[in-house]
Formats: sequence, structure tokens, C-alpha cells
Amino acid sequence: MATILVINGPNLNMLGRREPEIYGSETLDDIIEGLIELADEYNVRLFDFQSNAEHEIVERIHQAMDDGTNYIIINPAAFTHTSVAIRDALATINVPFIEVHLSNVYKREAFRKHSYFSDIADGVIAGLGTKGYQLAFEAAIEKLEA
Ligand code: DHK
Repeated sequence: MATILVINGPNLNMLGRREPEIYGSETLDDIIEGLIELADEYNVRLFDFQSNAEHEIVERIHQAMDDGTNYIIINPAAFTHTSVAIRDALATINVPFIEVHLSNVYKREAFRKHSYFSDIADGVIAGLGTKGYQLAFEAAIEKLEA
């Protein structure tokens, strides 16, 4: 069975209560529940992980080398714009990934326009809210089936 790991970075545990005009009203649990439904429908295994700590995300990515993960969907959140360490972890394990952002980072502050991930990602989705995770999940399944 194919396995997809969904990783969410800092402050995404606050979704629903965090700047809803930017990030919407759905919670992270709502997002993951939607993905669990998709995983059941397509018969894939879903792992999900959220952390506010850079080193924990690095370590979870390392684990993915040995836990059967075939594909990663990651919203690195603020670490998108700062973390060489998480980028290097993804490059280390050689598991393909899609980068997701709820908001359109290109419409926001200048510092959000740079990502340490986009140039090594299979794809990037930004600005489509929670739908972005579903689209990424479906794209990952298509790629795994190809
Ligand atoms: C989430 C965050 O927490 C921000 O730091 C990023 C991203 C954008 C999002 O849109 O999902 O800049």
C-alpha cells in the first residue's frame, strides 16, 4: 500500500483561530479528516505530523526514509522562508514532495516570496486554502500510480 506523509509546520496547529481572514476557518483536524477520507477512497496509507519545532520536523523527515513513506506533502509554514535544515532533510531522503501553502504567499509580504523548497519540490500549490491539500494529495496519488 502506498504511503503519503503530510507534514505541517509552525502555527498550523492554530488554524481556525489564527488570522482566519488569511488562513480560513477550518482547523488542522478538519484538513486531516478530509485527507483521511481521500486516503480511504484511494486505498493509500496516510501519516500526519505537525510540529512547531524545526528539529522535530527534520527528525520526522529522516524517519520517512525507513517507515515506508513514498510521498510527502508539506506545508513548512514560516520555515518555508528560513529553513535550510528542513530543505536539506528532504534532499537527504530522496522522497518526492509537494509544497502547499494555504495563502497566496506571492500576494503578501516580500519575505514570503522566497521559499527554500520550491526548486526541489515536484510541485507547489499556494492560495487555494484547504483545497490545496486535497489537490496535492490527489496529485501525489496520480504520481505514485504512474
Ligand atoms: C503558512 C504560514 O504559517 C506562513 O508563515 C507562510 C503559510 C504561509 C500558508 O499560507 O499556509 O508564509
